[in-house]
Amino acid sequence: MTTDGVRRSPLDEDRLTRLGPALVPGLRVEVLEETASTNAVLTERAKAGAPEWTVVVTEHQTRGRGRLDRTWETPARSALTFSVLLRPTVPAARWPWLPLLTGYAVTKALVADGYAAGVKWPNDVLIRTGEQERKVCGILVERVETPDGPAAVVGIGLNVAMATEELPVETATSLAIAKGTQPDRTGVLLLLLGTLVEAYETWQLGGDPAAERLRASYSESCVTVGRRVRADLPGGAVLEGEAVRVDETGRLVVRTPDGESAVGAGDVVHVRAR
Ligand code: BT5
Repeated sequence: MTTDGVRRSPLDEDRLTRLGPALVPGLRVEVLEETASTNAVLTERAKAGAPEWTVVVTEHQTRGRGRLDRTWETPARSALTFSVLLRPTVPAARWPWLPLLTGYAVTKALVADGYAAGVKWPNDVLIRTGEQERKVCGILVERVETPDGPAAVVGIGLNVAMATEELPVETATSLAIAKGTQPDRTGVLLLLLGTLVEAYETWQLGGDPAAERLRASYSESCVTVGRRVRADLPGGAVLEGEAVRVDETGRLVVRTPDGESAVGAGDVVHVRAR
């Protein structure tokens, strides 16, 4: 497997331009050779009035953002690093579901492509190999105020072609490592956009039944439910217990000796294998 970014094939921009609008009307993919952060670029585009389903993808993201000021690192042409602009019209109370919906959509695409993928609450996508679970995808959803109303910049980083020695942390993996062959990045991008369109449109247009359906589907694909977890809560408190379900607002319900608590934000660690 090559580790030389220059010799890796580029994304097929023509194919993305031709096929993108077939996924949902108005979907446009812009490919940038190099940029600091696709979320940063798309935030500017959103403020300048870009429409829903504007997608910015880069071959080389040099200052990728994670949550809580962490970073996301991927060598050139080894990953999919992209952001999608959404302008949800659902009530504001439903917005917290967007990051979870995105994790579910990515997981669905990977499962359909034959990977043993699952979501770690709220939205890390993991691939299981034997007893081990490793992170293949990270998601960062940011709310942006624009002249046309609030928008969501949905950032997705998926490790596709990286070899083991290129992984930034030992808890990571890539599709190439999981499958033993090099996937076609353009095809994987179209697959991910397709499942995102489907999950988002259903959720947006379907009212309460669709929201409940998403909760059920997300819960099925969530590898955290049923596990013993430790949650580091904002403010420094720590909660340890069994994750029993995801509630209707997207929070993780954890059962402790003192009763059930719903965790809405913070980092969750799986403390032992199932
Ligand atoms: C995330 O943060 O997982 C969200 C990452 C979102 C990246 C996308 S790429 C396109 C868009 N534009 C951006 O600027 N960002 C988004 P968090 O849960 O905080 O995880 C970050 C942690 O994951 C780091 O501190 C590392 O430990 C680890 N990490 C960094 N790079 C990784 C990689 N390529 N694969 C797996 N783990 C990684």
